Amino acid sequence: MNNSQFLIFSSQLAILALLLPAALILLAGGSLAGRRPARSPCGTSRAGVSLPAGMPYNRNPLSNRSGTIPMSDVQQRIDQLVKGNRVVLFMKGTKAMPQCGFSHQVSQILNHLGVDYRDVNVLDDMGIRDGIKQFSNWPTIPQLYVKGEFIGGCDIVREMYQSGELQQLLGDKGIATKAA
Ligand SMILES: N[C@@H](CCC(=O)N[C@@H](CS)C(=O)NCC(=O)O)C(=O)O
Repeated sequence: MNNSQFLIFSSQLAILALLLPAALILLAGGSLAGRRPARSPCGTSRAGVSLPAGMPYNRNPLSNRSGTIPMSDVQQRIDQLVKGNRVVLFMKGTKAMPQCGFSHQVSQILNHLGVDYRDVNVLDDMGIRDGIKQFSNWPTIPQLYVKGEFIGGCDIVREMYQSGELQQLLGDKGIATKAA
């Protein structure tokens, strides 16, 4: 190896030595970016937006699906849950152990009214957690359904309870409540 060959060889080595760590950093960064940070059940997620007051929502969840497009398995399961239970609350945690303050509030209201309801823990199933948002066209949990009708989330249910509208609606739909 003559002098100029040695110079070329050593400069190639130097370039490699510079590029290798950069490539390793990029690779590590890429795999870290793919990881989701740990968060509490009530933490915001990609759909975890806070709703502006008066945001429109679909009170009839069945109206946003075309009869010509077959429902996915998860949408079918949700449909069965909604149709097969007179009152169903999609929540984080269970009625016995809510894992989010919003879900807790709605289940407390239903418990207080003595309503017999089915609880569906969305934390047990990511498909249901995402699917219910599409089903209702509503971005957050909890979600309350009465006789197949989407009633609302925590804020709506609480306001309806405070105004007596919830009790009225339950009565109109033949859902038994205890005098509260
Ligand atoms: N203002 C909402 C509060 C509910 C809420 O913000 N839920 C969030 C945090 S628990 C949520 O469901 N985020 C989407 C998710 O966690 O999948 C309501 O009235 O229900």
